[in-house]
Amino acid sequence: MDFQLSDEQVAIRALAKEFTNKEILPVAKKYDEEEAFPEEVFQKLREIGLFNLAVPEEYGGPGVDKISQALIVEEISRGCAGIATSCEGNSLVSYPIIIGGTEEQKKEYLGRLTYGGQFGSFSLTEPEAGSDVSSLSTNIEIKGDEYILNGEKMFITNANYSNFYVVLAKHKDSIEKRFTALIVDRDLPGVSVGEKEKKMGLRASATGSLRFEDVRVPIKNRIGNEGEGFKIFMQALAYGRPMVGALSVGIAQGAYEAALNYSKERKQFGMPISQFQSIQFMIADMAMNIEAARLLVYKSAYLLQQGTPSPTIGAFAKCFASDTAMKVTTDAVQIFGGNGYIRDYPVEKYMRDAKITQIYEGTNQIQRVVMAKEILK
Ligand code: COS
Repeated sequence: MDFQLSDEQVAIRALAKEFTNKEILPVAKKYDEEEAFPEEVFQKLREIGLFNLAVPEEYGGPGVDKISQALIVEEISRGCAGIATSCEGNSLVSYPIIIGGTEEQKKEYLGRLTYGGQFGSFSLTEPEAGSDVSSLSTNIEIKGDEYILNGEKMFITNANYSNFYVVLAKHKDSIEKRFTALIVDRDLPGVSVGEKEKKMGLRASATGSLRFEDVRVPIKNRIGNEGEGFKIFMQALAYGRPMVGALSVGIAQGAYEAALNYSKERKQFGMPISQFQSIQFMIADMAMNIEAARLLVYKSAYLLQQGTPSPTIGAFAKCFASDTAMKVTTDAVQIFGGNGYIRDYPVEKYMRDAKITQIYEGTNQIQRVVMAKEILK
């Protein structure tokens, strides 16, 4: 067992830290307030090789290892979790293609993300199917060498900016539930994209809905075989969840640093509030839980890197880190007192951003379902 990062990982983390300090922290508040999509930041991230983190080098990605991916996601998220979420949207949409796609699909669609500078969206959730994936109603029928796709998706990261969607659909005429994964080009007739959602947090990230009306998707755009879609999507989530853990650690770290600094400057009863044990205990708990969350993230990322992803360890990491982010950001607001509730200070944004990490990519209740299934089987 070795807790040391490699020299390369240390250098990548330093690059991401410097970028975040210079290019994200100064603009995070502005993008949050304006609910604007930070294209300029994404472009700069592309230029320095900190974008499309899951895409291998042969398809134009940075080809970083999974620990490095977690380090970068944590750093970007420390600056702005909305920006980190939109970045990781491109990772999430890559996983099904990397897991089950043909060489041609990888070249075309991973290439669109990298060489083409495009976004793509992992499209799973529906108005009536969130946690319960297998109840989804988006459906396909085969006609000649095409699938006819109908249905709706919602809460889709980057939907409004994406060039293609990786969609899970069920076979309309099948008695048992059969699911197939398809790559759907945005410019196909019958694809429409709804308005951007107005969110509590992650306001720099765009979230939208999709509608498919008799969309003719070529059979060559199917990922894997018919009926393999559910497993491909579940495997993709097993790759994505450790990175939600990393993103949550970044939020917690940002709020912790802000609260620590503030506690040393803010004076009450004639001394900095950091001198009071009530504040010290909160700071100690924050540091302890962030470190524990980070270690779970590293372990889950390490397993991904070994090619042995563990949905259970990934669920531990996602669940523990996001609960930690919520607790740490809430305590950070408490340490800031009344100022914590004011938008001129940074911690209320961390708290708003933290909340979604307990919900998206599988609620923390679903993470516990995943854990318990494995533990009890
Ligand atoms: N890797 C490979 N296969 C997997 C898998 C994984 N990580 N997870 C499940 N599967 C397989 C199962 O082995 C099972 O295969 P068999 O039918 O051959 O046995 C199949 O998929 C169905 O699995 P299961 O019975 O567990 O499916 P459920 O319908 O009970 O759903 C949960 C399982 C609840 C865990 C799943 O629906 C889920 O993850 N929901 C949350 C979805 C989510 O994260 N949404 C957020 C939006 S996406 S950003």
